[in-house]
Formats: sequence, C-alpha cells, structure tokens
Amino acid sequence: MKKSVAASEKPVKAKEFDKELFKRSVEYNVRTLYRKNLEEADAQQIFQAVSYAIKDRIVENWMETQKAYEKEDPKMVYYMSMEFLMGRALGNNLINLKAYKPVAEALEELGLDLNLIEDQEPDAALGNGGLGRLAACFLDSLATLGYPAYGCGIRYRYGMFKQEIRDGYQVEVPDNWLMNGNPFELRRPEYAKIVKFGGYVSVHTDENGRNVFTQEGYQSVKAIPFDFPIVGYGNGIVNTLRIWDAEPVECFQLDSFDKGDYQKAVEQENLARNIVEVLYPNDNHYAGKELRLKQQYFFISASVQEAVEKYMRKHDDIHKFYEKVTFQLNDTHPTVAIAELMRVLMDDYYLTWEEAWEITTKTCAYTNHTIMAEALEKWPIELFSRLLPRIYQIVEEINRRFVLDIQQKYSNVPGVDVQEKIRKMAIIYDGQVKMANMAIVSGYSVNGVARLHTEILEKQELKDFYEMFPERFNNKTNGITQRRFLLHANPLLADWVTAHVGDDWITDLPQISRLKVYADDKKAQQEFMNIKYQNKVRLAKYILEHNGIEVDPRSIFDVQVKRLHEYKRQLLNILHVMHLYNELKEHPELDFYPRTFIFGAKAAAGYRNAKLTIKLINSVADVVNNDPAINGKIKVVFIENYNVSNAEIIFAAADVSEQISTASKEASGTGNMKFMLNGALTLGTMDGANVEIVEEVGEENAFIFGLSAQEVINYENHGGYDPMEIFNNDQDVRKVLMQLINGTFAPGDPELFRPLYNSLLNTQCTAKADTYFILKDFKSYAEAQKRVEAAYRDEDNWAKSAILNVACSGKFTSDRTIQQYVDEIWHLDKVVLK
Ligand code: GPW
Repeated sequence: MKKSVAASEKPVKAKEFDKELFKRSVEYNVRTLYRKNLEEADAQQIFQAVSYAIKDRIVENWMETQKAYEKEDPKMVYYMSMEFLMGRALGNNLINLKAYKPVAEALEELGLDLNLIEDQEPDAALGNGGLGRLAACFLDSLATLGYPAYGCGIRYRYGMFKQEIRDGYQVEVPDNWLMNGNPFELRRPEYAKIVKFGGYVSVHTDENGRNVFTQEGYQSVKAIPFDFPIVGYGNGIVNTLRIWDAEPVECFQLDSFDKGDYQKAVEQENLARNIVEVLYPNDNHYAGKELRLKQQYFFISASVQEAVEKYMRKHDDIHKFYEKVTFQLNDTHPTVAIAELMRVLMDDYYLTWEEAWEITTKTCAYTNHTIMAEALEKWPIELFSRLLPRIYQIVEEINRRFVLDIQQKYSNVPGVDVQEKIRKMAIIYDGQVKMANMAIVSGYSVNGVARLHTEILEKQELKDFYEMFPERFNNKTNGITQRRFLLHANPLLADWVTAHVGDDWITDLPQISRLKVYADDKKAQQEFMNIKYQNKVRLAKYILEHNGIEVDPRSIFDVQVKRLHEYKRQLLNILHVMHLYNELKEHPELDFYPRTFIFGAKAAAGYRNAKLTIKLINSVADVVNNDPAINGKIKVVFIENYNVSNAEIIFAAADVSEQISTASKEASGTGNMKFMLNGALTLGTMDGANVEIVEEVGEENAFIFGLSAQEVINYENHGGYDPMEIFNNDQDVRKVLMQLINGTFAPGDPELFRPLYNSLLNTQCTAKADTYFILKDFKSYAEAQKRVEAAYRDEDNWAKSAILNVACSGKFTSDRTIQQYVDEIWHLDKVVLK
C-alpha cells in the first residue's frame, strides 16, 4: 500500500487553524451578536456565532481568490440555474477548509457538540431535486479544481416546502429558511440591476440612420445580489454563488413619465415582493405560470447585465466577450439569457444583429436534463410577448433567420419535407415559444447528462437538430461530490477508506479503486459490514426520533429516496412490498430475510397520483408494520421531509439502492451514484447512469431487471402495450391490484386508491394505461428482489460486492464531470493561488 500523506499534513495554502483564536472568536461573536456568554446562548445562537467565526476565515480566502481572478483575468463560466440545492453550509465549509476535526475538538473543549450545532442550520433548499443538487455539486467541484466560476440564481424567500405527513398524507409547510438570518451570505447592493417587464417597444431612427428600440411603459424591479462563498477543498479558492433578491425601485427612480404615479409604485412593489417569493416545487414538469417566466427573466437579466458590465470594466472590445465568458444554461429554464444577451449587445452596446449573434452563439451552451414531454417549456406567445416585448421581438428574429436556414439547407434535398422540418424545429410554432429549440439553435454546445440519455437525444428526441448541428452535441455523464457525500456524510467509511488507500480520493476519486484488493479480504469485509451496521444504527435512531417507528438494523435496508414521480416508479416498489406481504401471510413458514423498505420523497403540490402514492406507502406501512402475523419481517418506513441533510444519513446506511425508473425516462440520476459511493448495491433498470454504474462495477455486483430503453421506445411507437393481459395471467399482480380497490389498505374508504388502479389498468379513462410499464416489469422486478435476498444471505460475498461498488465509483465524481465540461465545452484555465 502506498503511503500517501494525510491531507491535513500537506502544506496548506490557507493559514494553519488556530484553535485558541477560533474559540475566542466564537465567544466574542456570541457577545456582540446576542450580548450573552457562551453558557447563556442557545443552540441556534451558537450556530450563528460559530458560522461567523468560520466566515471570517472564508472571507480572507474569498478576497485572495477574487484578487487573483482580477489579476490573471481568466475566462469564467457562469452557471445559470433556477435551482441550487445547496443543503447546509457549515459542515461542508469546515470539510473544505480542512478544519472539520480541529473545529470539532475546539468546540468540544468549549463543551459543545459540532454535530448538534450543524443540526441548527436550515438547509438552503433552493432546488427541487437532481437538477438543483447537480448544480451544487458542480460549484463544489469548480472551486476544488480551481476554475473561475459564478453560480447565478434566485434568492427565494421560501425554498422547497417542508413535508409533513399527517394521517399518511403529504402536507406542504412553508420553508422559512431565512428566519434566523443567513450567516454566510453577503448582500451586495453596489451591484444592483434594474429589470424591466411589460410595456411596449417603440422604434425610432437615430442620427446614424440605425433603428433604436426602446421599451416604454414598463414596470421595473431592482435586483440585489447576495453572494455565497463556495469553498474549494484545501486550495484556498473561494468562488461565488450569486443569488438575486428583488426590491421595488425607489419612487424617484421611476421613469420621468411615471413620476408621482402612485398606482404604478404599488404595482412595482407587489411585483418585487412576488417575484422571489417561492421556488416552484415542480420537478420534471412545466406548468406554464406567468410568475415563473418573470422569475426566469428577472435573474437572467440581472446576471447577464452584470456579466457584461464586469467584462467591460476590464476590456474595451465587447466583440471578444466570449473569450472571457461562457454561460452554461442548466436546462431550458435560463435560456431567455440568449435573447437577453442579444438585447444588451444590440441596445446597450449598439452592435449589429450579426455581431451580437456571433458573440451570443459563442457564449451560450445548453444542458438537457430530460426527454419527458411534460417537462418541455413552451411559452404561449401571448404571455411571452406581453411580459417581455423586446425579448420577444428578438426571439422572433432568431426564429425568422433559423427558418430561412432550414429552407436553404433542405429545399433541394430530395425526400425531405421542409414544412415538416419547420414544424418540428422552429422556435416559434403553434403559438408557442419553444425554449429547447432556441437553446440548441443559439448556442455552441448541447449536452445530455448520461451516455444513454445523449444517445436518445441524438437518435430520437433531437434527431433533426443533431442532423443539422452534429458538432454541437456531446455527452457529460453527471457526477456527485465525494466531499459531501462520503467525507462529510459517512465519516466512518471515509476514515476506513483513507486508512486503506490514503486520502487522495478526496480530490481524485478514481484513486478509490485501490480498495479493490480488499474486496476479498475477510477482515476488510468484516470492518466494512461493521461500519455499514453502525450507519444503519444511526439511521434507525433518526427514524425512531422522527417517525416513531422501530426498525432492526440487522434487516436489509432497501432504500428508494428521490422525488415522487410516476416515471421513477415508487408505485412498483410498494406494489412489490404488498406482494411480499401477501406471500408471508400465505406462507408464514417461508424463510424470509427481514427487510426494511425505506422511502423518502416529496410530491409536487398539485400532482395527484404522486401524492396518492405517498398515502399508499404510508397505508401499507400502517398495516404491515402492525401485523403480528408477519413477525416484524417486513417494515415499511416513509421518511418525512427527505432533503439534503437527512439524505447524507440515509445513503450511508443503505444496503440496496432502488433505481427502478422506466428505462429511457431517467436522464441520468445522481442518487444512484451517492448510494454506490457508500457501498449500496444497485437494484435497477438499464436507465440513465445506471448503465454506466453497472459497466464500472460489473453486472454481478448489481441487480438489473426490466425492459430496455429500446424496448420501451418500441412499445411507445406502437401505441403502448396491454396491461390487461398481465392482469389476467399473473395471479400475484392480480391480487395486489385488487387490494388497491378492496379496502385492504384503506378499510374506511375502499375507493381511495382507485386512481392508482386506473392508472395501471385504465378501465374507463381515455388515457393510455400503465404508461410507465409497471405491470410489464413487475415479474422481472420481483425476481431481481429474490436475487437480492439470496445475495444478502451470503454475507461475505455481499461485503465483497459492496466494497467493489465503493471501489468502482471513481468515474462518478463531479470533479470528472466538471473537468470534461472544461476540456470539451468551456476551455477554462486553472487558477492556482500562491
Ligand atoms: F425537467 N431533473 C430534475 F429536465 O431534477 F428540467 N428536475 C428537472 O426539472 C429536470 C430534470 C428537467 C433531473 C433528471 O430527472 C435526472 O435524471 C438527472 O440526474 C438530473 O436532472 C441532473 O441532470
């Protein structure tokens, strides 16, 4: 084994951690903030005091970093995203400052417990799920690799709602995350921007004979940035997440035309208040709400204006903007940036269309995160043009020129129906603005988020665009940060890994493959299983405290945590639990390995079937957990309010990772990677990044089942399949389905789960039945679950597979993903601090 130097012994760029100074600073902060001694302060106050002490250290590095950027003038990426699911900052900052252990010790000397202090911090839940958490992992990797980057987003007053379960139902509770103030943020009023909505565009010709477009009669909002430090791991780099708050413009700043217009002042005040009020809780779903488009344009206009101004503070030639700046658009939500950049370049810097287009198309790059039709953003032109009249004009012109390009390219090509091409590819068609089309046409890169997903984009969903612009398309398989999801989330396993292979994995995850030689080592296997057991005890304690359910840490922890969505098929999982329960009831003598089925999921507030699935899971839990006849062999737990901080506890404790989406529907998945890194075995379909996970770890160390993506697509192209056939022939399926409508799990209201039953069998609706192939995959899933049980009984072999999962997770670090974005899309240079 190569002896690698422990990270904390390497020369550190930042100052050595001074325990005594830190302790004094905590005491000082408690005094100045709260006029209290440490003994008098409550836990929240201590959290604040500790955070301010840490912020002091961060700010030094932050200034150094920004000074270096100022001096070296490197190219920067602006990662534009409606969502940044950051979670808690304190623990992560300590980890990345390499100060976690010394701070924990210093606090212990003060009689304080760092874990409890961390628990005082609310999650920064400015995101729904995978897409928002990916953005957070990317920021961590960018800072750790030393790449100059800004995250640009919205400072929602209320983030993702808190989920409470009452009587088995999800209840949404507002997430007032800023209630106690946010110690790490910095308000930057000096960078405020004005964003304009509505009104109309007037055109006049200036003295040079050129057309000048001005927006008039508009309402405006002041955008004020708040900066969050993004601390790189052990390298002194601190990047910035800049999220925008909205304030009403002061009355004296009103258009002279509007001076003294009280009505207008009130409207502007309301607009400002509403705009950043709350994150839309929809995952993979477009709702077409006007306020959502306002949010999009609000933070994009402010971010684009700032990016251009920042560039112009150092440079004089706007034509070379793209040499120093690139915008990565996180799905279509921020794609209005394309038209906004065109607007700024033409209206504020007087560039011609051609000049502005050249710059814009070399600046913007787009990531696609789904092929699900209901997620595609298509804004009605009535709404779009009313809210953003100047932007709409520009989109129309982009579209006009693009349609000409299509005609030019295909008019004389035999066998091509040009009208059909236009119908599919135009940016404006059918009275709608199609944001994905605009993103593809107006940028230099289009990427999918896993190999299979990118293939489906190229060969099916975006086939016409791929044909026209093949060089733009590329794949960037997602990744996760091992610093949060192993080093912070699972200290026992992290220390064990470091003891065996050194700590290079912290910044170079593929190094973790050196664990492979321990996979067959009996002692290593025992140590690994013991760590897993302790993590299961930790989760069991959390479940008892938060759910009041007792679970046995010796049972198999079988976990599905992710947003609730029909395509993710939590329903398949719970139907199978019902089936197992039936088997146990019929054959009490059955040799059944105890299993704890753990669910965690938020449903969009208006998503009926998703919410009903939560109720079903809780109803099954009620019956199963309280039936003495099955002797506690099955437990079902629904963890309330699944979020980033409890996710860390959950991943560390999982034996089985449920990744069971309908093949072709999950673009990548990232939870699958977090489980793997923590030594859970994947039970999954060949979907998204599961394909690549299995490729890395070997099919013998995972449990794969179900239709392939191509099979699913073939069925879909032929109008689906007939679930009745399965219902009629498979008695297990039939029994479980009948239990959905005979009151087995809803004694007082047997019709309660009828909508779920109908979604699978469609006895009277007009919609297609079982569009997510749940019944079609049921048998194959049940068989895979049998293999899971058999495998778990062979403990040594299970430990071997689990260790191999950890050892083979190297590909799935977001450090690798970011390096590929840098090499193949952004072309940034590293900045090293002296
Ligand atoms: F619809 N994803 C998400 F594509 O979490 F925009 N929310 C979303 O609204 C969308 C995608 C969108 C997820 C994908 O479902 C998941 O497969 C992927 O791993 C993740 O984005 C990050 O790429």
